Amino acid sequence: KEEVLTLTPNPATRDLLEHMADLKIENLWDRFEKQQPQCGYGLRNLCCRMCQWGPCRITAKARRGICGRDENAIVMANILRALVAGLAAHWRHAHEVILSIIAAAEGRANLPIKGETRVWELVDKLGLNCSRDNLKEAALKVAFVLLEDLGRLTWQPLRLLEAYAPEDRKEIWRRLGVLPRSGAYEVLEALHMTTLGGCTDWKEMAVQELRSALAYCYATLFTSSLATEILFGIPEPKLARVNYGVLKADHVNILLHGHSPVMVEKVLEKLNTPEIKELVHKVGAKGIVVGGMCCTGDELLARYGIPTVTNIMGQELALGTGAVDAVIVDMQCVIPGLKIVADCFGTQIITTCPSNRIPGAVHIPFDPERPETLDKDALQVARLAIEAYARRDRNKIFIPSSTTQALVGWSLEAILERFGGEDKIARLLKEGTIKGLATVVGCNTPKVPYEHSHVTITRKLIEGDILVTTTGCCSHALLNAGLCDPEAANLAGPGLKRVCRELGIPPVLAVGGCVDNTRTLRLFFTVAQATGAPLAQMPLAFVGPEPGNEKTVGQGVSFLTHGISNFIGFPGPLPVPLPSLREEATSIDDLDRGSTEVTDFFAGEDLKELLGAKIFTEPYPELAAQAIKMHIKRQRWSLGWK
Ligand code: NFS
Repeated sequence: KEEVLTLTPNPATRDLLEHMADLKIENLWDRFEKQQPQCGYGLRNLCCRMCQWGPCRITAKARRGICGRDENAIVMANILRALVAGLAAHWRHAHEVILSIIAAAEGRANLPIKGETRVWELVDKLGLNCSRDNLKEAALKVAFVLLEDLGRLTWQPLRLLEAYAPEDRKEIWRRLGVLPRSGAYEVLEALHMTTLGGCTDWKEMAVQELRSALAYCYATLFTSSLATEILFGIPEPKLARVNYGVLKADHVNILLHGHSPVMVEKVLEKLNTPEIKELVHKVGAKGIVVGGMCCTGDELLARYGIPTVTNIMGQELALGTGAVDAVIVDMQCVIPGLKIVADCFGTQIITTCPSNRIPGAVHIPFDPERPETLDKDALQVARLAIEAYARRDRNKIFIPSSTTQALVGWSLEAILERFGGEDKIARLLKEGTIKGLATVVGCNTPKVPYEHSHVTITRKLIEGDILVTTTGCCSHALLNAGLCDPEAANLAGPGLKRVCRELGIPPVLAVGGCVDNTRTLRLFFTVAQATGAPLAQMPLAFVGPEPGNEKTVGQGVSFLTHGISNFIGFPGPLPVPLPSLREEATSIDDLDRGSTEVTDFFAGEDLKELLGAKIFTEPYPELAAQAIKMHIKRQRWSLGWK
């Protein structure tokens, strides 16, 4: 906590941590301290809980679990299960949005289909037979193809993978036998493989890891991102203000939190109705402030410029302002601590997804298969949120003053249009005005100083003329730090600064929520194709400095399968080399690398040989930035670019 206070880049975070400490309200950093020392075996992925003979752990004395599983199989099974748990999360998100398209197209839900261009792009790419004058029919056909990619159980390549993946990669995946069937199938198969008496060969589980990562990427990330664009449109650049300071003491402050933006889109509509405006007046507020958190926040920021406040680890701090009247949450990354802090301030928590219930919260579910009540329910959610203002305890309010400007809404189309096409980006890269493209993404973790790595690495990369894209919780760190403001061009190296100034763009492009990492991937595909270089040779990097959620494993491995090396900041679920194994080991520093063979596979030459990319782990952000810049340089040399 001490380190957080000194190193976190956002002064508002420090102020709120102190404010909560004064009020004696616990948050996740306090609980993290109480958990120390964390289990060394767990940290190394060396414990197995996949049957009821266990739990087993690998020590210097006991090199195998009771069933005979060795450390390689245990570590690999743990990593595989983490990846498919993340897959299941994005799967559920995609499922909700796709069913919403179906309800909208069939006229059962009062939802729009604003992303006409995306519908026709998919119709063409999937080779569907549709009449051009019936958008709803076309959207319906597209939705059923996406739905099939989510759940097909017999062999057929993923339609979205066939439609979007670069040809040279498809060939490699085919050769390796890692083409997936569907999102659901690969989750089930991974769980099946790793159960007691299942697969003992860690290498086969590693193959399933790659296959699941492709399902994760094309059957859940692509589907969620494209389906949301079909419903609500493709984001365009716009200015916005972000950070805790957007909250206003004399307004009703409502935070929207989670991942799937369907219900909250409706709530936003209702907040603009005369009925709700009258209610605002009645409760004595001057107006409404709507703020976003986590990926739902990213979506709304990109589409409408709705201010974002913070990310997964700042959610308790946001409520710690005492100024939040209601939080409307949908699915994922809503930590139980949110409700604990909410109860200290009387904040109304409204859950809208049946998968994400919270004891004591009001539950008004959105079910895309029963969408008839959506309008009525959204109005009820809006009403409850406004009414909460009357109950607010005005003595505990503390809103840090910081707000930051950002230029957001960087869909793939918006980026290409601003640059004047992919050929322009390719030329800037080849001539070295821009040295490389990196995506800095992912969650936060209390294991490193909050947001410090995200911001430090990104600053160093842009200084080195590397253009950065960002999503998810990392993007909140970079937004709040001012790196997504066109003024941040001043912090960039000479080449990138010139480009940013000419185009009026920031050196860090916030492209959306975590599922919109597909926007970055498609940018990488398009630019690589324009340069004529294979993806695996391009000066590209995937950077995840503060991994936290199981969902991050699939993000990294998805980029790996495309030949884009990963730079992760902390072991997380992947094993890294550490000092010697001791029997009495209780902390991470005391323990051996979890599994030498698995580590060597992901971080060594074997994977590089197969996919053209590997995983680098470096917890110190300055060193990580150097490693990324070195990697970009090496890639450029290999292409003969200066
Ligand atoms: Ni991504 Fe969105 Fe954040 Fe991590 Fe959670 S909000 S999907 S998982 S914590 S970046």
